[in-house]
Amino acid sequence: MSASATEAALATRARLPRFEAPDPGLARRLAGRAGIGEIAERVVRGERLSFGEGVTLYRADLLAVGALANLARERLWGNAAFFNVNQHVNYTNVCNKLCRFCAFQRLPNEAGAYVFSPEEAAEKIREHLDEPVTEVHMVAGIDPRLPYAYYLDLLRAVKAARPSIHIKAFTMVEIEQIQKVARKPLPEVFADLKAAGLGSLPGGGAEIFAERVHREMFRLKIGADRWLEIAREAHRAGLRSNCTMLYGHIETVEERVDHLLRLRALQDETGGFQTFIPLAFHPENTEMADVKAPTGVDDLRALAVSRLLLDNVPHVKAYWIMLGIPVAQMGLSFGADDIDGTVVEEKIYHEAGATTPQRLTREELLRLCRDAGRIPVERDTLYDVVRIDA
Ligand code: V47
Repeated sequence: MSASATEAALATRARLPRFEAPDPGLARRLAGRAGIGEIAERVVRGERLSFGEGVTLYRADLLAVGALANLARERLWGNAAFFNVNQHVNYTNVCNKLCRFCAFQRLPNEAGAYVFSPEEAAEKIREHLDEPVTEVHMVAGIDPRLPYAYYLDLLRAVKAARPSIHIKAFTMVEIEQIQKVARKPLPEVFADLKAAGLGSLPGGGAEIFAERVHREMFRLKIGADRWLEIAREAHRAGLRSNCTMLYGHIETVEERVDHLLRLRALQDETGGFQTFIPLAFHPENTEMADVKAPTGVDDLRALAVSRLLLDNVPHVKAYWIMLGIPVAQMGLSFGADDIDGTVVEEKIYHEAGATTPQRLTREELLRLCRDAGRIPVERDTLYDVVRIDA
């Protein structure tokens, strides 16, 4: 399998109904009025934006930035809004990283701590065999008691329960731990994980690459260089991944732009990132409960600026679980082309105060996209088109 998400994007586009290049008129006018006319011309010409321009976009008029991002989004994907039928399994909440932003983690003997056996995880999959699930998304805490065989058995058990399922599992932080217990070089670890059923990697664990924030909020977890190195190795091993940025806590606008440009630089090298997901900080039940959560305006801006700066990442996701349904819908006109999936059971955001439902049905996702004026396109994890309900 090719690791290139950019090549896959071309194949995906060929499966969509033909669409015209969008008219840049409105974006140009709004940008001119907002004093970012020069940036608008560079976007219209398809030129790469700089660090300084990224910072400017974070401070410019939201509607102007949104219109530019919508132009970039419609140039790539027309009116399509991607979603999938997926299921989350958070196999353990035991974690030794003590990240200050996390409400999901538990110490091993703390009330509510759990670790699913591979069979228990497989049972979660079997419970939904009557639904058209194409993907399982598995991310969890770091429980140092789990041996290498656990991770391989987990993949094999899930695959045995539903052989057709695509397993998107293990953030770069989990991969770091898996390599530690495997005591093998990363290429061998990835080969073992692929043989056991791993299909791709989710985007979590990157948080914010700035070392200042790393020290302050998640110092026991890998930092930027290691996260990027593991992602590079995953892509070299032929695995595509997503990428994320956790925003709305103590980070500065400059640190956000730096984060996005470091992702863009790695993508130039590997082409392995499929989707960027800006993750809005949910402070409830965390050590940082006094931080004011990002607002809808912050969320739309995060989507829009990332679409404009990450010119080489095919997709930007408005993750409805985290944004809430109304903002996710609006996100589809502020740079995002994807809203994630049915999910079924989500713990990380709901422990941190998310008030969204635990699941949406396929029909609800169709309605959400159509209501936003988009054509829903069901995709699989690697963005092969499953069905278009025009
Ligand atoms: O790395 C944890 C974030 C991430 C909080 O690839 C929090 O499609 C906000 O990987 N407030 C894990 N964010 C989730 C993840 C993911 C999510 C959605 C889609 C995909 C994908 C991947 O969750 C962590 C961290 O950045 N997180 N706690 C919190 N209180």
